[in-house]
Amino acid sequence: MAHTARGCFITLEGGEGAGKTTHVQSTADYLRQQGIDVITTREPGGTAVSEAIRAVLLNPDLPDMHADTELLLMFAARNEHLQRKIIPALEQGQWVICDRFTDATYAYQGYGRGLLLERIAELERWVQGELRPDCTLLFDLDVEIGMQRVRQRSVDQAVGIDRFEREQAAFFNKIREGYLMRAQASAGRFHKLDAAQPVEKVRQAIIEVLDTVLQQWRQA
Ligand code: T5A
Repeated sequence: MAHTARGCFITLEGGEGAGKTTHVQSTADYLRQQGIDVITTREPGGTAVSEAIRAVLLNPDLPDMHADTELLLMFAARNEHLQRKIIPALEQGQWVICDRFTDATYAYQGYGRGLLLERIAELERWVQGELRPDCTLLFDLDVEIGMQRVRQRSVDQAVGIDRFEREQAAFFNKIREGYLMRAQASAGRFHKLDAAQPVEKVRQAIIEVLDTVLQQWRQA
């Protein structure tokens, strides 16, 4: 029987090269096999305006950007994405799988750039109101392995390195710590995955989480 409630909001988080994008489609495919109507999207991005903001945020050729500007652009892109895509989909009962969301802002702009977490929390309240992800898959990976994967992909696919990927290991280690602290603080929402495992093992771990989420959602 069709479930008429609001859809479930699932986010994928983690450091560079952790494997989030690799698993977005297969995660959606698995949910569709279970009869769920699901869309996939990403941040920063997901709508025409938000993708244009993404292009500015990731452009490695622009001169240095003030950290507050970076933070505000992330939330500007997020507001557009929420209002035009995520909220309407959830209200229609669709599930939304989003490659990164506000936990990335806490991790990168908060723990990575050193901006005040309370300032991020203020913007979160303003832009999102009460809306938070229902479930967050945290792809946890040693920073050096992640950076190696990104470098390898850049060679294999002949794509450049973006403005964040050119940062050093110290920055990414702060981000990893930030994510782990957030996961500890919201243990019910976060599901930490060992992203160093082979792709198929990570996929199995994701399916175990999804089965639990599905069961809870159907009972709600
Ligand atoms: N950002 C974003 C902020 O600073 N604040 C914010 O609020 C938000 C929302 C977005 C950037 O914006 C920043 C964070 C980011 O730097 P992006 O291109 O979307 O830019 O960056 P990422 O989300 O980090 O994307 P990546 O592509 O770098 O990482 P993924 O998606 O985690 O990794 P993926 O799946 O592309 O895999 C990387 C490579 O590893 C291989 C894949 O084949 C691929 O080649 N791989 C594996 N290899 C071995 N074993 C496995 N298990 C593997 N899984 C994947």
